[in-house]
Amino acid sequence: MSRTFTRPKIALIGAGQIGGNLALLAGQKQLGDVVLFDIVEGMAKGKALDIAQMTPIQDFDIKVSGTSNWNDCAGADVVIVTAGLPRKPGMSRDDLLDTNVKIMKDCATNIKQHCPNAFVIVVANPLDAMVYTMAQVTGFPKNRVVGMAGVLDTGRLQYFIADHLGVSVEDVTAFVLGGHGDDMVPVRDLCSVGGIPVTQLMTKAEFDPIIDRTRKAGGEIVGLLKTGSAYYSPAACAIAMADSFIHDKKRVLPSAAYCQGEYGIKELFVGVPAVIGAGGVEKILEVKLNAEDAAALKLSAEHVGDLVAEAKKRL
Ligand code: TXD
Repeated sequence: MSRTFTRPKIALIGAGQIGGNLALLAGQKQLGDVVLFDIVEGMAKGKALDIAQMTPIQDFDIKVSGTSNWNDCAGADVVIVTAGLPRKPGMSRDDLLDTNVKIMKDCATNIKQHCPNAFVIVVANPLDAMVYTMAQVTGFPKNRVVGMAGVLDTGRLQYFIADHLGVSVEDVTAFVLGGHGDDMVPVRDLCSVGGIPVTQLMTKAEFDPIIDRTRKAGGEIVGLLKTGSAYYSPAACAIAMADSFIHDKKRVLPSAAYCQGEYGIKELFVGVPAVIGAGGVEKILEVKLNAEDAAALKLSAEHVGDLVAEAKKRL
């Protein structure tokens, strides 16, 4: 008796620093067959071939290919988009808007044509405007378009808390909400260590520098690398989201999801606690915020609105 099982197809749009790591992580987790796409064909093909030749060493049986031909992405179940310039020292994420909106429009037009049923995870910056552009140009249902930033910002906060307290990262939970910018909202009340509220383990004087470092963590790495931005951690975060979709895990992940009144935010993609499963963004969880965090989230969402207004002028 022969039955046909097909592995999910994952299209990675952008084969740069993050894209290459996405392909590696997707392979190691055997999430599905990977197509690495870039306008620089040699980079996509070279990285794919390199990873393919690694499969016997690490025993993962998936197909990995590289291309600059959109037809090869046809029918992808998941599309992760990192196509876009990264920051250089001294640049803000918003400085990337002009160039990256054009790239995102190009990608979205092709994704609409070649991957009409895909769950799309946008990574490129400025993230909040890029995920809006993707949703606008593809016209996909809002549950099938999401931005990756909150998982990264939250991971950074979790790491800094664990490092400060000398505890396992496995036992630290946290949430960073709002836009992926300097006014992101690390929610102190939602941080805990082994179920113990962090407010019982750290004074405000200890916690505030951690919040500040979380907000500036991306810029700290850009300043050190000089040639680009973080890529290992962003890749791991986008893969966590793709994994939750592919395996219907229904993980609660801070994601740039389309708000339709949640947290008082309307018709914007903003970082909120989202349940990600086979239906994409299946639900947004609303949590009670103290007055300070509620105000900070409102301000952050207003900045996202301003950025999106700028992106709209370029669509
Ligand atoms: O948390 C987050 N969301 C951020 C995202 C975390 C870190 C980095 N963030 C952003 O991701 C960063 O600011 C960039 O906007 C993207 C990608 O960062 P990466 O470090 O991977 O940039 P690279 O190495 O320059 O790779 C981008 C690739 C490069 O190979 C280009 O040739 C390709 O994008 N590119 C395209 N591919 C397909 N189609 C088009 N049109 C295209 N244009 C450029």
